[in-house]
Formats: sequence, structure tokens, C-alpha cells
Amino acid sequence: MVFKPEPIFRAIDFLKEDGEPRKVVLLTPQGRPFDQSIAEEYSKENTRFVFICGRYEGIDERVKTLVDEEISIGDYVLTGGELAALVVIDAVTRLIPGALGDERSIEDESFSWGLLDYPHYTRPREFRGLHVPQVLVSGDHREIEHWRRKQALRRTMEVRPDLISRVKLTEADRKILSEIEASSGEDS
Ligand code: 4GM
Repeated sequence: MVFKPEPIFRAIDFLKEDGEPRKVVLLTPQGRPFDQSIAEEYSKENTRFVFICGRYEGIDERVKTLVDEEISIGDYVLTGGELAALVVIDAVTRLIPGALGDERSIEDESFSWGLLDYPHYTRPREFRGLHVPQVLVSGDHREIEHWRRKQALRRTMEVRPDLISRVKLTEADRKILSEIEASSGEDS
């Protein structure tokens, strides 16, 4: 089953009656692959968004004349575009200043941008025989930053090596990467 054009054209016409500019996004498996950089881009666009969500096999091709951009959240098919729209809305709104309280550390995110996150630990220092790594309780902030960057680089290398090539690595990063390679197999 495919959505016919008329209800979607009417809905968009209705939304546009107030004359406010809007960016119209269609969620579809054929769209531009959604990622953090698109989330950043959208969060800075000072406009309203309309998300068109198809169902089953999609929409009448003519609906695309209403669309500014087609987005896909991943290489799989959903029964409807609604969950894909929610994913985009969630990833974008958390980047809008004030949308989250102080939960997000901009400094932290820019530090690890493009890499996977480093491991996090909370209190207590020991839980059921599982210990927080010593460096994190040392109070040595330079050592802690180094450890975190190394963990982020290591995880990314192991799980998503494709991401490494897209990150701007510093000299210090390259040094850490060679340390990781040299000690592969060890536990540090
Ligand atoms: C076809 C055309 C998005 C199917 C438009 C939507 C997966 C995604 C649908 C549509 C979807 C995705 C509905 N399935 N990967 N199904 O982002 O809205």
C-alpha cells in the first residue's frame, strides 16, 4: 500500500497557511544517511520542521515535490516513518541550547567528536569486586584526559575503524594510537 498525494499536499498547505518558513523532511530508506553532523546542522537552522512519514511501501512519488530533504536513519525498513522522525527530533533537540538542563557537557562532546565515547564510572570505587580504574581516582586531570582519549580511540579502532578516518587526529592522538597498537593484547 502506498500513500496517495492528496492528504499530504493538503496537510502541508494547511501548515503553510501561517506563512512561516518550514523545512520539509521526508523519512525514507532512500534518504541521506542521518548522522551527528546532520543533527548539528538541523539544530542550527532557525526554522520549523515538518516531517513526512510514509507507511508500508511509502508515498506517491509526487509528494517529493514538497520535500526539501530526504533522510534515512539507517539501512533497514520500518512499517512507518514516525519512529525515524522521532529519532531525528531527539538527536536534534538535545543540541538546541537550553533544551536539556546542564546534563550535556559541550566541552566533553567537542573533545570526543567523531569518536565513540570513553567508558564512564560512578561511585562506589568498588562494586561486587569490580573496580573503577585507578587513574580515575588519582585526581590527576591530565592523566585522566589522556586515559579517556586513549579509551575513546581504542574503542573506535576496535568497533568502528571506519570512523577513525573521518576524525581529525592530533599529533597526540597519533602517539596514543601507536601506543595502542604496540600494547594490543595487553590490558591498559
Ligand atoms: C518508504 C518511503 C524511514 C517507506 C517513505 C521510513 C525506514 C526509514 C517509508 C517512508 C521507513 C529509514 C516508511 N522505513 N530507514 N518506512 O529511515 O516513510
